[in-house]
Formats: sequence, C-alpha cells, structure tokens
Amino acid sequence: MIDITFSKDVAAARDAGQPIVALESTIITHGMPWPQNLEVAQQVERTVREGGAVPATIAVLDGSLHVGLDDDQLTKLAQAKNVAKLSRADIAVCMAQGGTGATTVAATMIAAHLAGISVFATGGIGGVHQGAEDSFDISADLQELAQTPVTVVAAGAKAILDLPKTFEVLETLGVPVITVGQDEIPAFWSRSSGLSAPLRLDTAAEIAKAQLMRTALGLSGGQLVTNPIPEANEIPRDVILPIIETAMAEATAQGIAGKSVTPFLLQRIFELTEGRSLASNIALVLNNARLATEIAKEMTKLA
Ligand code: PSU
Ligand code: MN
Repeated sequence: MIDITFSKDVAAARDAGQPIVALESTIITHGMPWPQNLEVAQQVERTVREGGAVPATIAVLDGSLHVGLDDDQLTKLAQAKNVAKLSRADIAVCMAQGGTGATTVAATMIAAHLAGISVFATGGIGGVHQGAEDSFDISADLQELAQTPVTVVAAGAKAILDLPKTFEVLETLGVPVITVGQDEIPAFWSRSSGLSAPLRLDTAAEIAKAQLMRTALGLSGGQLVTNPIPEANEIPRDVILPIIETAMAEATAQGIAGKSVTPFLLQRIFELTEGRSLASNIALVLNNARLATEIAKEMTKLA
C-alpha cells in the first residue's frame, strides 16, 4: 500500500468515522488566478467545516500524496508556478520522481478512493472538447467516473466543452448523471444547457443511497451530480456562448492543445468577461461544496 500523508484534521476524522469531503487542487493551480485561488480554496474548506464535515484538499507534494493540506501547504501550492497537472496517466510518474503536482478530477477521485472518501466537490468536470472528432481530446475524468466509486459534485461539465458529446460518452460508460433541483443539466456558468437531465434526485440522502446501491450491485464507478449554479450568480447561456467562441478561436490560432486548453480558455474567458466568469466559478464551487457536505453526512449515516 502506498503511504498517504493525511492532515491532522483528516486523520482525526477518519479515526472518528466523521464525514469527509475531498477537494481537488487543479482548480487552485490551473483554474483560477492568484490570489483569488487561495481565497477560494480556503473559503471552500470553511464551507465544508461549517456544514459539519472535514475538507480534504488533495495534491502531490514532493513525491507524496497528501490528503488534507494545512494552510501553509495550501498557500505554497496556490502561489507555485509550473506545477504539474496530474491525471490518471501521470500521477504515478510524478510521485516516483518526487515531484509536485495538482490533482484533476480524475486523480482526485483516485486519491479519495484510496483514502476511503466517497464524496468530492469541484467546479466542473472535464469532458469531450469541441472538435474532438479531429483532436481526440476527451478528458480522462470521464473514464475515471466509470471506474472509481466516488460521487463527484459539479455544476455540470465546463461549458467550453462539447456538452452533448460529453453526456453521450458518460452514458456509454455507464456513469449516472444526476441533476439536482431541475430537469435540465446545468452548464457550469449557466443553469441551462438545453439538454434534459437523464436522472434527477433532489435530496442528499437519495444521492448517497444511490452510490451505495451501485456498490451493492457490484457496479464499478461513481456518480456525477450536476448541481446548478445559484440563479443570482449565473451568466446566461446567450451571454457566455459568444465569449467562449472568441476564446476558442484564439486558442486554435495560437496552437494551444492538450492539457493547456482548459486553463487557457478559463483564463481568457475571465479576461473577456472582466472577472464575471470567475465570480460565477467561485459561487458554483461553494454551492457544490455545500451539497457535497450534505451527501457526505448522509453517507456516514448509511455506512
Ligand atoms: N473545475 C473548475 N476549474 C477547473 C477544473 C474543474 O471550476 O480548472 C479542472 C479539473 O481539475 C478538471 C480539469 O479535472 O479542469 C479538466 O481538465 P482537462 O479538460 O484538461 O481534462
Ligand atoms: Mn484534454
């Protein structure tokens, strides 16, 4: 078994059987600019604590897998430049070399599962990129949801993606996509995607029960819970779509490819919306942390 470095709080919560919510770190290093990234990371942790669970932010630091970071570690990571963005493909190499890296949704799910944590909150998962028919750029997050038993709470897939193809692939992979509180899958910055939700559950208790039922049935994999951004914080779809198109045209013109696509687009959309996209991103992450906390508490009750 690999050695996991647990923070003091997470270690105590594990011993006491208290609810724990996993949090990723790529959103800190590649998803948001300094210093908002640190403020948000701290605020998300506070939100989980206030809700009655223990936050476990996950990252690889100097070759060791950390589940739960202290304030110092969080600050260093938020300030660090050229941190690796780790997914299933590269987490082992990074650790073997003693490197430091932030975990994406896929790598965070792997670490959470190793640590016995079954719920994880993020902003939006990766998915099928537009033009994937040529680039084959499909996030490893989708495969991970199909094989690792962790419930991921997100505001949908990031709206820079090809959303219809993303949800088709999830269906093919057997991943339950569960929308909360409405009949349409939300689209990250917007509540509306034009796609109807394949599944809808409105309570944390039902979502927790469904994950346990998957395990009981011997079905591998987790669940994607799509939690709409609060109305007050959304950027309507018709406002954000042309901005996404502009940012994508720039990415193509500059030859941005692979892992750099998502961070580039998020940064350009932040600039083009004069910060509004970041404010929305922050609001939706906090909203997801609140729901993940409730699900974690329900899972603890059922366990
Ligand atoms: N949610 C956010 N911002 C982010 C991410 C999620 O609000 O930056 C990160 C997650 O770590 C996710 C990654 O796994 O974006 C997807 O990257 P890619 O498209 O390269 O697979
Ligand atoms: Mn990709």
